[in-house]
Amino acid sequence: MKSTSPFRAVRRFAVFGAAFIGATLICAALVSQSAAAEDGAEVWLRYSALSPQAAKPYQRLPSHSVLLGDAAVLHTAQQELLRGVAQMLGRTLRPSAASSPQDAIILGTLAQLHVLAPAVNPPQELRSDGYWLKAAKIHGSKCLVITAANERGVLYGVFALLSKIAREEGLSNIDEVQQPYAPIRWVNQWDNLDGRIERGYGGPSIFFADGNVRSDLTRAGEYARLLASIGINGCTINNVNAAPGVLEESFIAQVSRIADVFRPWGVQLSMSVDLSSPKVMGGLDTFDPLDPPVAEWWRKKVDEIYRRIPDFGGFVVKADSEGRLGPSTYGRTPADAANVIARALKPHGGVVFYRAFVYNHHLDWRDPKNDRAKAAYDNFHPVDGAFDDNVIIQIKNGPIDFQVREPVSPLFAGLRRTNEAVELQITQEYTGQQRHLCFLVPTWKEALDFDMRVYFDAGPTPVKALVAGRVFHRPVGGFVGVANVGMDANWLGSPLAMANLYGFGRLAWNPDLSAEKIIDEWTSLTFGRDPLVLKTIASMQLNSWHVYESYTGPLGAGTLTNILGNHYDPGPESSEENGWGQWHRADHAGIGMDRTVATGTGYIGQYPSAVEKLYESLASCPDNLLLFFHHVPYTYVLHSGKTVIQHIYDSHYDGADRARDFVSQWKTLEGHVDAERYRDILARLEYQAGQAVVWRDAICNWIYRLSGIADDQGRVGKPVSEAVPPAGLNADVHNYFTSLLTLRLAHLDQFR
Ligand code: GCW
Repeated sequence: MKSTSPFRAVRRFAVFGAAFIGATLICAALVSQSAAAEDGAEVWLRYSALSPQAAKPYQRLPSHSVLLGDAAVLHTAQQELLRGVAQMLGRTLRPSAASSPQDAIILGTLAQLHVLAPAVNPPQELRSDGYWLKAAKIHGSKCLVITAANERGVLYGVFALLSKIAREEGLSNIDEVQQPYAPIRWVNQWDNLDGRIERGYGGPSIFFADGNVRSDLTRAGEYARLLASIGINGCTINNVNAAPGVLEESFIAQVSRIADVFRPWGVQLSMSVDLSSPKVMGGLDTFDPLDPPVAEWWRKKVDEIYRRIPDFGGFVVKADSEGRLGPSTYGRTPADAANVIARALKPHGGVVFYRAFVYNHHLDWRDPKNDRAKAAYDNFHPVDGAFDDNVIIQIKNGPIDFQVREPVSPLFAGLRRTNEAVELQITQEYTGQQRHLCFLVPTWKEALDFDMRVYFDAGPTPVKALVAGRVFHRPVGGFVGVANVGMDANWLGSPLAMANLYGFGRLAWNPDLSAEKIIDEWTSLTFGRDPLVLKTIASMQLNSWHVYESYTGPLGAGTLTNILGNHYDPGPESSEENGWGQWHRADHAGIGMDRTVATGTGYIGQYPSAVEKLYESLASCPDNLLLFFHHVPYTYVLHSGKTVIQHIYDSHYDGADRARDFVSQWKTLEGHVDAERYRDILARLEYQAGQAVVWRDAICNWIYRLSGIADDQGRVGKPVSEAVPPAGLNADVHNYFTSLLTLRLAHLDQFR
């Protein structure tokens, strides 16, 4: 966790901003009380009734449902099927006996199906969690089979079928196999035991309150249902900055209640643990991973957990990072630390996710060779091959920290004999904290599709294939998303932000899906199939990342936000002259981090050689990452033909204009979406339009004062009194904007 900001003015903005949006949303909620209530809680599982015309083709659906097994997950699957069909089609499927599977939707694993119909076989082998939807004749009767290698796969098949009905896809003669791309499809929650969520923007924890597991876990069960519906099979319930108390016997007993509500949905529970636990809560005088009593302590602790939670998934470990203790205390490696825990978990089938987010946050900023981006590779590449097979190295997509734009971490190609998973951030810590619209699927796709060119001329090796273990034939790997849903009715604070959770799940299942396909599915399920709604929301969501980037973090400089405090308001000065290493190195002459091998920190040399070449040369380095890799004068001319400084001015003005356009785009949907969500989203977008102008003016004025180079359109550097408020905003937003701008520029005046 980062220390508090020394910039008091910046902090005032945050409080003010939060109070403002809170007030706006309360007003919106009051106004909308009379309208049809859709608070967003049902997300993509609304199952709203199809029109009679749309429902017609489904009249041919079987009228019974047959369950072939008795496992809890299968019962959940059948309940879900009944619920979805009843709500969408107004039909009650009648459960009937397996011995007479007539005119039925049949649910069961492949092994169970074969008892009934030995000759019915999927066209390809089903992997764990993969499913097959098949219209088949069984004992002479027309049936629809939902089968899978395991019970969880059957549940996923049911959700897929219901999604098709909701999106009005045809089902006649269906014969479809879907297989997950990778076995690990997990979310992490950064929930603290006191009920707060680190970097959570959707209300307090659904799991914990006041140091205990909540007595009412209804929401936790509903969350497991949401996760299962998009193929997510694991959830880590507590902050990676883990409280050692989670391993107390009495607490484990409480946690087992959460596992109980996850289990029917096939979601495995796991916990984050503090590596120093054997010492700080276990009574030992050391936590040295190579000390035999420490190994014994972990073994006993893990056995104790499995007695309570037999399907426990494993642990996530954040060590030697941001003040957390780790193996370096005893001169041991991350592999020593991961393995001692992994060996305790192994007999039970559990895994350790060891995070690669290990870096020194007291770096000397005066040394131009220092570079936080190098840390993950420097720490983990040397121990490649030293980790046990049930250890997974969890690597953030970029080498810094979920900035609005980063290149991919070179570590993805730097581990060849070690399992890995990519860590993506669903909660919008650096990307607008759910108050700004920022659909992250296009960002994630760029990262996952990025070709690491591991084998110079022997075919592509994209990040998605590396993390899934496909390139180096690893037994396990995949995708982890930091979700941070909370008690807010709509889970993430904003109904539109749930597209990120949905998109994460869909990409983890199939990273080859396009962002367009994902947003079309999500919008249909969340708002219905009105063509104007589909088109407008798709356009807004698909453009939103670029819009946010253009007014907050140009040319790969990183998010120019207040990195010492809220990670939200503009605060470019906070990046410099401290040890956190999120430097952009802007001075009076130029901007950007020189990470070249030739003259810089050498970071670029961590990539495979073809990628190294791409970034090392100014001629081939893409504009959108230029300042991540190179320090250039403000007058440097981009591939686009613009100078760096003019690009920064233009992109901020363009971004703020486009943020304002979101308001007018959204307004075209009045009456096409329910009033409650319409008003909630409108309030957020109006606020965003105002804050985008604050960002625009803060960054443009800051860089103008640093560089002394005028905007060739004459927009930048005006006194506050002459600043033009954004057009088309309501009075509250307008006042808010003006106050923020005044504060912001007063703050900048201190730096003159
Ligand atoms: O991005 C940073 C966040 C911290 C977080 C850390 C991490 C949970 O600002 O709040 O701590 O990353 O990923 O461990």
